[in-house]
Amino acid sequence: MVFDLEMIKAVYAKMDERIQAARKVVNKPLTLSEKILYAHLTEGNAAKAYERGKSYVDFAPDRVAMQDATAQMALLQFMQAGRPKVAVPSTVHCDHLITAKVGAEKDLAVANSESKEVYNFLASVSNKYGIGFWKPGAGIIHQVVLENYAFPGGMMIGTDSHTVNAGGLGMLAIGVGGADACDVMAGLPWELKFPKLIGIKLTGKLNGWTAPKDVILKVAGLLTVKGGTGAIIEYFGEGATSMSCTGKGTICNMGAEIGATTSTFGYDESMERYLRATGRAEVADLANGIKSHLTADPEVYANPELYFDQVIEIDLNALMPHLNGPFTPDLATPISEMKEAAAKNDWPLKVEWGLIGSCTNSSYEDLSRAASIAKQAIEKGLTTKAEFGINPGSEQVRYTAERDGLLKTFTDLNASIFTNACGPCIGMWDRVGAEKAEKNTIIHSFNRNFAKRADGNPNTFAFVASPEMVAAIAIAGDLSFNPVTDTLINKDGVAVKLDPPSGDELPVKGFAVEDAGYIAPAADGSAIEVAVSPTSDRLQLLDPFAAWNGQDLDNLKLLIKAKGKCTTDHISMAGPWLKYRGHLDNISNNMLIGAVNFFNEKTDCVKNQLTGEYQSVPKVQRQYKAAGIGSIVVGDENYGEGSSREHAAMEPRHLGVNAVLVKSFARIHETNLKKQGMLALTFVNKDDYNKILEDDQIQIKGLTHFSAGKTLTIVLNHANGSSEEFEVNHTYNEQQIEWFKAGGALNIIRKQVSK
Ligand code: MIC
Ligand code: SF4
Repeated sequence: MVFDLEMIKAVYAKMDERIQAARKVVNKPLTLSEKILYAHLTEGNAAKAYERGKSYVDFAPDRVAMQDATAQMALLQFMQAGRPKVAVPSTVHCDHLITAKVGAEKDLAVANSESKEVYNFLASVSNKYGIGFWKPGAGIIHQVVLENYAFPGGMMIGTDSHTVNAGGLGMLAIGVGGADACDVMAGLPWELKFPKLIGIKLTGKLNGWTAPKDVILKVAGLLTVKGGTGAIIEYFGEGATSMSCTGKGTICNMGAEIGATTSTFGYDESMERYLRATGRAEVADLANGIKSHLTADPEVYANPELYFDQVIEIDLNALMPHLNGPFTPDLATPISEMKEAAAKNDWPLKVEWGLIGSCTNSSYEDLSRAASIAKQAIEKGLTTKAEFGINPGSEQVRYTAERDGLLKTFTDLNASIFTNACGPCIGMWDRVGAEKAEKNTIIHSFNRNFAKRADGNPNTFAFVASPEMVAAIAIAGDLSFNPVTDTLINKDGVAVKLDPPSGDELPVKGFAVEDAGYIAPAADGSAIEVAVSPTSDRLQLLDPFAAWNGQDLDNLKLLIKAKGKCTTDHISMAGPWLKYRGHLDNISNNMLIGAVNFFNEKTDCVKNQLTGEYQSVPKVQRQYKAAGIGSIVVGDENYGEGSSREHAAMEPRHLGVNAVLVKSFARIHETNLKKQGMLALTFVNKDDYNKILEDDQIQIKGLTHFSAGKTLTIVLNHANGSSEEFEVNHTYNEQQIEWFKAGGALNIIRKQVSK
């Protein structure tokens, strides 16, 4: 089935004119990223060139995708916007709330009963407002989007940082907070700072044990978790065209881990094959008709240095399989160096679990290559030393993989087949014994490996690798096993070697599925009632936040000065807390409980300045709120890295924190803070971080003249009576300042609608 073909036709019909207009204003050959950006301006044909990394630009994305854990908040906001229907094609995907425990069938039934209220809410809101609904078990949002909705040259946003996965099909797909999705669904423009462009040239060809995953593991090592911030990464070269479409998706997917706005590849035959195999021959034909618009102008790839802000070249012939981790996805170690690295850093070598899945690596090709390793293990008399779990990416992938015997190969090796869902990737994993917090190692094909992420155990050392490497290392049970060079002893005591993986890019017999899990919305949803029980502990209707009182902020307490890495997992943990994603007050009880307090190096233990006692962060903040006292959160570099979850911004807003002052922000989190009416500030001089003391009373001055490009002033009144002040930066433009003044962007939409 092809969804929204008319919309795709309309986008393609405008492409030529829009790109010509862009060429005129930019006045040089265009990258693919520029073509797609300029083809999606709200203003229509470009009247002027935008400055990369500087200009704020209004875009009109073609579609919106939301997953259940973020859709609840996005839709609670959308319901307040007062529109009868979404303005662009939109979908909801139920994938984050299913715990992996015993296996797909039972686990799914448990989720359906435990999260019934939330699923019913999402289904009825979708039905009412014209949103496509993918029920629990249908698959992981980004696999389902790639299989059904992504199209070359399109632009979409999604309330999940890995929305970028759709770059594998030549889109610009960007992760945002729910408030941004709400704007687009309400028919308003979507604002983004015009990104910088990084070009990555892939020469040579993947071979042997090396997989697309290794490209991005290598890039993450080179660029680090901040290196892509504010940039689109465009891949090209023979190495790009020679890999599969889903492999490209893997690479784009993990662009989120280096902070990139998104990543993309030019349209090529692998994309055409994928479109046809997934039942979208019409889209392939349409794309073929405008091929030259769906990739960069030839001059760009011939002389990339002239057109990109940064160019990196990677030779796939020489690329080795990598393992990234532990605790951060950018700590890249080629497999040949793992033995040494593990010994040096005291990483446990014994591997307890190997997990294949997540939106990053759960395609048919991924399963088939990993299964080729599992099959060899069986044939060569090996068993798995580690436990082994698989989450297929979608029902279509699962059904086809079952038909083709891939799942049987895994279960013959004692693997558990979990639901087509996120599962362990987001901490929805009931891992036996995790509560003992023992030091242990796991390996997975996911994208993130922050502390506690998969199983809640801070002492689980998680390493990220390609699915085929996960299979090989799970079989060996040894993190330092290098299948390229090492042998394993089988049940007869014979040393055997695993051959490099092989697999099918696409199923030879075609994809098949009985019930993909899609439910179309009502044609006219106006009579549908969406009920939210006032006594629910999972859902809560939103009350508008209060507008700014027009004055500088005074007498703020320091809630916490966070030390080191503070991702959205530290600010608003997932796993057990996912169940409160639709209930702002309840989920606020996890606010910043994972952040390390600079002053005592502990988590969830800060000084309550009203009593002098050390208590949990949300508890202290609730007391400040009750006393009518504002507060501020201070953080380090790349604060808010990771997820798009806007709860990380809404919780402090709800509990009365006024400002977040950090050395630097991750893009989505900074926007989320702005959208919710918070002050997101950065140190002009990063060393001023050191001036902030635990008992400070803090003032923020300059708000009465708050304007774009003008610094604000922080005054610290120390407990010893001395005080100091320094300047802080912000990136608010005039419109975003209005959000702050109104108490949040939604208050403005609400006003517009009631007019
Ligand atoms: C994640 O991978 O962290 C998530 C869960 O998919 C998030 C979204 C969320 O927090 O719900 C993301 O990456 O945006
Ligand atoms: Fe789900 Fe994990 Fe992908 Fe996030 S990264 S969407 S939790 S599979």
